[in-house]
Amino acid sequence: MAKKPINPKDSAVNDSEKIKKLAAHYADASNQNMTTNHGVCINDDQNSLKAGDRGATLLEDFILREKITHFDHERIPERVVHARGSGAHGVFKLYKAIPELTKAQFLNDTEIETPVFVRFSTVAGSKGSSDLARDVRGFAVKFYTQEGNFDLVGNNMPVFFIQDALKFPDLIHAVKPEPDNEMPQAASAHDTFWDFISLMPESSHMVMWAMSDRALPRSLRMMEGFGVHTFRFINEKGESNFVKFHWKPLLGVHSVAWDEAQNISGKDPDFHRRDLWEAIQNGDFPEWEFGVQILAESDEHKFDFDLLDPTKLIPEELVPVQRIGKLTLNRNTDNFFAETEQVAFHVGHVVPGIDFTNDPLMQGRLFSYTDTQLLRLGGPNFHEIPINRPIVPVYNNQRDGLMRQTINRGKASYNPNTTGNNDPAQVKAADGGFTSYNERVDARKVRARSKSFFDHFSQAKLFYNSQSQAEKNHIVDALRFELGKVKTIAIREKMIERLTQIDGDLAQKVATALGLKVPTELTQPVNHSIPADGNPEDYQPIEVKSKLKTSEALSMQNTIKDSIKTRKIAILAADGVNEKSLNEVKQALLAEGAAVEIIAPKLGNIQSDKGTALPVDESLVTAASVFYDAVYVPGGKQSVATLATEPDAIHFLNEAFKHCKAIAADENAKQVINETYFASSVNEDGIIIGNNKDLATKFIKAIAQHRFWDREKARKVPA
Ligand code: HDD
Repeated sequence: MAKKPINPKDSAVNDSEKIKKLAAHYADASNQNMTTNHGVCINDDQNSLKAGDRGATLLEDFILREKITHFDHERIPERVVHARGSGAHGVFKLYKAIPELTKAQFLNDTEIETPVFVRFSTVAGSKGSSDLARDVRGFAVKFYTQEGNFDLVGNNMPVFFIQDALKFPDLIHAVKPEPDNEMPQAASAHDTFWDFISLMPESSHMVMWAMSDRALPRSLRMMEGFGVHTFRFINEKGESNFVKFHWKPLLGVHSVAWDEAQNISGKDPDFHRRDLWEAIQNGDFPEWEFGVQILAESDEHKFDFDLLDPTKLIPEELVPVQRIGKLTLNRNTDNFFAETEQVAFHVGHVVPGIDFTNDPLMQGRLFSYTDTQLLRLGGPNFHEIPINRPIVPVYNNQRDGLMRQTINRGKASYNPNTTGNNDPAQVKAADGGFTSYNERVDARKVRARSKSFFDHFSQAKLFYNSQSQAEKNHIVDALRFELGKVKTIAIREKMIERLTQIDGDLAQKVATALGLKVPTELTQPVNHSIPADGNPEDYQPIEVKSKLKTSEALSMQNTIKDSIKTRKIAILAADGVNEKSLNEVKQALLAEGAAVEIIAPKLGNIQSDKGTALPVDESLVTAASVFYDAVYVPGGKQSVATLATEPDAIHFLNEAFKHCKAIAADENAKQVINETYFASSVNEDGIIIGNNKDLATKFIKAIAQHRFWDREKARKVPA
């Protein structure tokens, strides 16, 4: 019997393919009767079965029992990390085939649209925690390719806290709420986290990222993504190249201020989730370019760091990122639980042409992801949940288990067999299928860490030195905050020691705020890079003098700043607003792709100076400046007079100023600005007062800059 080709390429697959696969699972209740789960029609969903209308409920009421039982079991264990997430569907389209690098089919055919599901997440917080916690963001992408699923389970930061997966439970125990009192939620600012970090010098680089504004994204749509580990590409000839994966957002990389993040956490804990949902709903599909950094096998030892060390990145100046495709998120989920909650990612889900390296963090992850789904999703058949199913058929001799959906026919559930024509058959290696890279391995079994992993500070320094002054200030502020929340003085002191190894000035600034002195001599950190029974004296951190002092790609200062697409702008107005003044700026902003909302003292409509009823989007009670990227105050005598005496309006403007946002006002709205505390700073960058045409042009340019951090310079306005 002819076997099916293993790389079915009969038709171009696109997102509709995954939708087709999901179709059988949708439950459309329109025009349908209500039934029990065994299909019996229900004619009373209001009353339980009782012995008399005032009597006790009867145990025989299977309708009540089934409904309540199902309800009691609605929750599943939340993910032990990355519990809070937001997901969306989309497509991946390749710009350029790369057969010389990989045989992965989805990276070789520019005609194919590969369906994807993406889940973004925070790491430390529980499922119901705030989106704006200072944290790493998960960026997990499931590609439903024609050769099976490829999961790229990355983060928005290119490195990680630890070098060996054996330390992952320790790291997570340290950052999660403390075990005696379950505090604090979704925060690293507490003793156990910093205790661990202070004893783990290998975390220094990642800590710099986590304390930077990268940990406070403006939007999930405005963050980079990284595969973190060095992977391998394998081509048809079986040749390997090292590869680092990148996602580059087309809207640029932008953050919010820490004070703003804390505000948002209280006012709208769903801020990122809502932003993603609304953008997709409005047709503003988030887009990222897929980038690869390629390095030949022969160049493995070319750098002053080890490619297998997940606490190191390859600076883009040394190996440029080639952009080879684009990810577009274009469809929201239909059901959060069925899709975002039940999606199961796994670093080990790779397709032919993509392979692992010996990065010890990656190797441990290869075990963890299946294991965790067994608990979370209740058994070994989680791959049959619709969101996890590949778009290609699945045939093997795995059978049974809890919640098995597939009905396998016939007697053969083993291989080789004659009872079932030896189907499903393994394919000849020459015809394809997954083949591991034929790496030569010749070593002794040891519990050890390579000395090439011992330089823990060079890239932490590189990151810090590459930041703009404002970004450096924010790192200082973050450390002052986080370590200030640590109660044990000895932990603070140890952290100052670690910081001196990154940057003396940074250490000094943080120490001053903590009322500590920078130590002149460093104590030996507990070193987990050597065996527990090893001699700490053996540990000599490698002093690497890298030629690269800074890397532009590491600073958000150098990101895309030429568009205001999808930015949210608030227009403060009240009855009597000058319609022309409002509309001209509004239309100009809309024409550039921004979203504009009118905010007034009350909901409903406001009457313009021409008597037009203008619908109000939010009131000063429901809105807050932290939900917007910029604010505009149009003219109109009565409106201006109202706003000038409205404390919420003045607070709105003051806060927007404090968070270094673009602010514009019509010349005739000066009276409102005069009530703010920045009335004397109206000549500063990012504050535009003028007439409409010119005003709109300047305002748009200012919004595209995202923030005017210079306002913080004299530390008068701590954002
Ligand atoms: Fe992990 C989830 C990313 C190291 C064990 N991880 C998880 C998710 C992301 C990452 C994005 C959420 C997936 C989703 O949305 O469902 N993890 C990373 C990155 C790492 C990393 C970028 C380092 C480079 N992780 C890591 C290690 C281990 C784990 C070293 C264990 C040895 N990660 C897990 C897990 C999770 C998980 C416990 C929890 C939920 C899940 O897997 O499905 O298995």
